[in-house]
Amino acid sequence: MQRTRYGRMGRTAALLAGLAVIVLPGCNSNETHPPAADATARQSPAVTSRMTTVLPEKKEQKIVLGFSQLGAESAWRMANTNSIMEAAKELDIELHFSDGQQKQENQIKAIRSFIAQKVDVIAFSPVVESGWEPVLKEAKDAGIPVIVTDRAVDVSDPSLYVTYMGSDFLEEGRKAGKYLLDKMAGRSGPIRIVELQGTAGSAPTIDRKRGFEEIIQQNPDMVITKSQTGDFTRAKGKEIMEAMLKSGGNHIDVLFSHNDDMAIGAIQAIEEFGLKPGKDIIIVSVDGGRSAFQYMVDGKINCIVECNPLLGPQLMQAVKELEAGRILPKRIVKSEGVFTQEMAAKELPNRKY
Ligand code: GYE
Repeated sequence: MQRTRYGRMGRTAALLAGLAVIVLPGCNSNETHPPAADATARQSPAVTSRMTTVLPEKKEQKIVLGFSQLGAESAWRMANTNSIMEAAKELDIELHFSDGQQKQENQIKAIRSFIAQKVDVIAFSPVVESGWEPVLKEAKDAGIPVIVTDRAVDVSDPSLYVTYMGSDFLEEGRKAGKYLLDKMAGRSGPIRIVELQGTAGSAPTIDRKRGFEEIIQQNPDMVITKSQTGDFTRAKGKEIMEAMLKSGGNHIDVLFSHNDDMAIGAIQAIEEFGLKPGKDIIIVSVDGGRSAFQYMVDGKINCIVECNPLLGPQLMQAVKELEAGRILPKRIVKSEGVFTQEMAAKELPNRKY
C-alpha cells in the first residue's frame, strides 16, 4: 500500500526519524513501538544495557474527525446525520459535529475551528458548490486531509480534498427523465412540467436539473413551464406549489421535485387546490425516504429516484484508512435504484430511512 503524507503512521515515522533509536536484535526495523515491559524484562542484561533511548509507551488515541454538516433541511439530511453519528460511535472515532444551518459562512467558520483544534481529519457536506478554495487551502496548509461527502465542490485544484464520496446526481436527473419519457410515451399534445429545484448553487440541484433536461429533450412535447427553488424543504415546496397552482394549476401535467420533502409539501398544496396528486399531476421525486414511499404506496407519488443518505459507515472507513496512511480513490459513488408505484408496497418495509 502506498502512503500519503497524511495519516498517523506517516506522522509517527516523521517524528521518529529525528530520534536516535537503537534497534534491538531480532526487532523488525519498521517497528515504531518500544518492546512491551515484560518483553524487556526477558532480554539478557547485556542486550538491555545497550539501549540508550527508550521511547515512551504509545497511548492509543482516538482519531478526531471534524464534520461540518450543511443543515437539517430534509428527512434525507436527518438520516445522513444519524448515519454519520452512529458510524463514528461504532468505529470509536471522536466526532466534532457542526450544523451549518444551510449557510456557507457557518460551514467555513466550522472548518476554520476544526483547523484550529488540529483535528486529524475534516469532512464536510458543502451546501453549495463554489467558494471553498480559501478555506480548503487553509486546511491543506495545516496538513489536515479533507473528505468531501454527499455534495460536490467546484474547485480548480483537486488536491484540496482527498476524496469525494456521494451520489451521481446527474444520473439521478437522467433516471427521473427516463421514467417520464416512458410514462408519457404515446401521449399527444404538450406535456407541461413544473420543477421544484433544491438549494440554488448546490451540486444536486445543478446536476439533477441538467440530467433531467438532457433526457426530456428527446420528446419535443415536454416543456418545463415553471422552475423555482424550494431549498429542499417541505414548507417551501408547499408554498411554491401553491403559487404555481394559483397561476395556472389546470395546466400542470407533471411535477419534478428535486427531493421528497418538497414533493410532500407540494402534494399538500395540490390536494388543497382540489386536484389529485399522482393522477391529475404526475409526480417524480428524488431520495426515497420511508414517508415518501408511503405516499407512493398511496398512489400520490408516481416514481422516486433513490439517493442514499447512509454515508456514515463508508465515511468512517475512509477516515480510518486515511489515518493508516492509505491513498483513497478520488471519487467514491453509491449505487442506487429507481422505484415506481408498482414496486412501492414491496419495497416499503426495506426502507431504512
Ligand atoms: O437529495 C435532499 C437534501 O444533498 C443529496 O440534500 C442531498 C440532498 C437530498 O436536502 O433531500
